[in-house]
Amino acid sequence: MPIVQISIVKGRDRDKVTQCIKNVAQTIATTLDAPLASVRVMVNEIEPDHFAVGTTLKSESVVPTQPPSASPAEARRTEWTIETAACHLLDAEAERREITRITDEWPELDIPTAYHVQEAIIRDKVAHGDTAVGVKLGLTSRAKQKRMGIDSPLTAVITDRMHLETGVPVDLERFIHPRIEPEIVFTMAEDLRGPGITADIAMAAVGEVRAGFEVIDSRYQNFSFALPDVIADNASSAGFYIGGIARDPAGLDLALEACVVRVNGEVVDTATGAAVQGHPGEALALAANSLAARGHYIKAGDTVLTGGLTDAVFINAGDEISVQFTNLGSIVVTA
Ligand code: 0L1
Ligand code: MG
Repeated sequence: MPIVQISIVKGRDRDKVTQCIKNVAQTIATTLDAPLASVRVMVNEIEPDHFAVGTTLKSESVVPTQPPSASPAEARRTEWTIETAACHLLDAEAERREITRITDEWPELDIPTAYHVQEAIIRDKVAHGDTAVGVKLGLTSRAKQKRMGIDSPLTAVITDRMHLETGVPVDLERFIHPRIEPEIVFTMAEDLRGPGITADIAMAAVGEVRAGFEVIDSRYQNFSFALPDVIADNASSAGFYIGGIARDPAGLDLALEACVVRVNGEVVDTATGAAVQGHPGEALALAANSLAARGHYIKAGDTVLTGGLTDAVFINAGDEISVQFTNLGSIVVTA
């Protein structure tokens, strides 16, 4: 299949840039009579508010092939860029295929570069019709940090396509090895822009709080990764359920908000909101300050998943998994 690559530079207006990316993808798909989903759009911020857009067909590599003398490992190593890492992860997600950690082959993948890979993935999703609807925090609780052997929280982006309707079973055909974890979820009433955000400032910007159940699905084999790998993988994001009960956080002590997780009727874990950085508001402040370091902020209307309170449990066919909170109600998920 031919490789098609074009580059353009657009400025400032984010909506125009997004529309332009969609147009480029659609034009390539139409021209080649290929499905839109097979067109991979890569976008680089080459200077503030100016983007270079390139497209390839997903099944082809834009990277020149190595001379035959190069070993496979060397060949792979020289290929790694923000764009190829993003494509690698997007392909793994689309094909429901586990991959080995990128840092094994690209040890230079550091945390700032990993966030650029994450941003490239989100731009690709937006180019294919997703809308960013908020932010998630990962690894905010000791239970999750201990399990993954990583002691630093991270942020990622959630999109509308990840939102799962309560009552609709988890589609196991869509994921690689999904797990689920209870979360305290905020809807923002006001913008929240770091740096210097404290938990009190953060909570003052929250409109309502709800129960959440996040489906995570690392693209890495056995959920095995280093911090840059999981940042690049958009923090294993896959789906999220939001509970039907909305509460004003001013009336609740979220550090004491308890949850009970059951699998097929049996209690498998419990926690309180204090598990998340001492208080979910601390996690929200952490997200705002961390995003600010990369030039982003949390917007009014955004949904914020503050991080799993307990370790995540695997979702197996036939399971009924529930979380019950003290004041935020329950979510029951089947598979
Ligand atoms: O939401 C999360 O805490 C996921 C963060 C990434 C680590 C994992 O896959 O558990
Ligand atoms: Mg989570």
